[in-house]
Amino acid sequence: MAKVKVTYFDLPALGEPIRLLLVYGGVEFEDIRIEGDKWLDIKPKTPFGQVPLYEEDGKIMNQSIAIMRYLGKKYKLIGANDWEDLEIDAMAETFRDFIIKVAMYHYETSASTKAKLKDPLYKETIPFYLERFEKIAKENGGHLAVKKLTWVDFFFAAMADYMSLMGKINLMENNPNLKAVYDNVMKLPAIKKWHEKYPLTLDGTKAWLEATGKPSAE
Ligand SMILES: N[C@@H](CCC(=O)N[C@@H](CS)C(=O)NCC(=O)O)C(=O)O
Repeated sequence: MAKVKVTYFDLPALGEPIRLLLVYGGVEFEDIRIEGDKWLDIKPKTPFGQVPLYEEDGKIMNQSIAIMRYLGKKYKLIGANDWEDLEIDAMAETFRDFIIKVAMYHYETSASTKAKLKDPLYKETIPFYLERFEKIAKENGGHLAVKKLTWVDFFFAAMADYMSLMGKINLMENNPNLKAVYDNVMKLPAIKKWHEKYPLTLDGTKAWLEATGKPSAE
């Protein structure tokens, strides 16, 4: 069996979909969680100065979506043909666009810029995306693409927790079909067991924000 390691901070965010896909695949992996103050030593040794990193038998790869897609293929969480895979990819990239827009606001350090960004984000951008995601989830019967469980559902479910913990944005409130996407991942027996071991808390997120000097989401 391949020796697998995942390196990320001690928080869900972009590391969590990778962890959850491995848990789903029944893979035992080394879950390396960098403590905030160790990051600056580790950063220069990583391929592009960022995490998550996925390691398999000593080979290391970066980029969370590429890793999710790779694990999705391994664990049959993909489409039935190239077009369906394109649909899954497009959804993942769109969800990533949304995350970046939200993150830009939450990590903004200038109070005046942040104040300017607030209304457009909460009144326009977030409703714009959520309305469309909810419609897609409805059309796909509680999934984000191709009417079945795929790796992009894992991306959404793992990030939804993080966004509501850190950004206080509840992606599922008033969006029953997005809630179904989330539940369809979280109800999987292996994932439930994982959350008994790693209950979702803000602790790791808070420590990371302090250690990296990033402002809190408040
Ligand atoms: N496109 C990359 C983005 C990775 C990324 O933004 N990583 C952040 C944490 S979520 C990071 O490593 N931040 C620390 C730093 O840049 O020093 C991916 O999806 O893997």
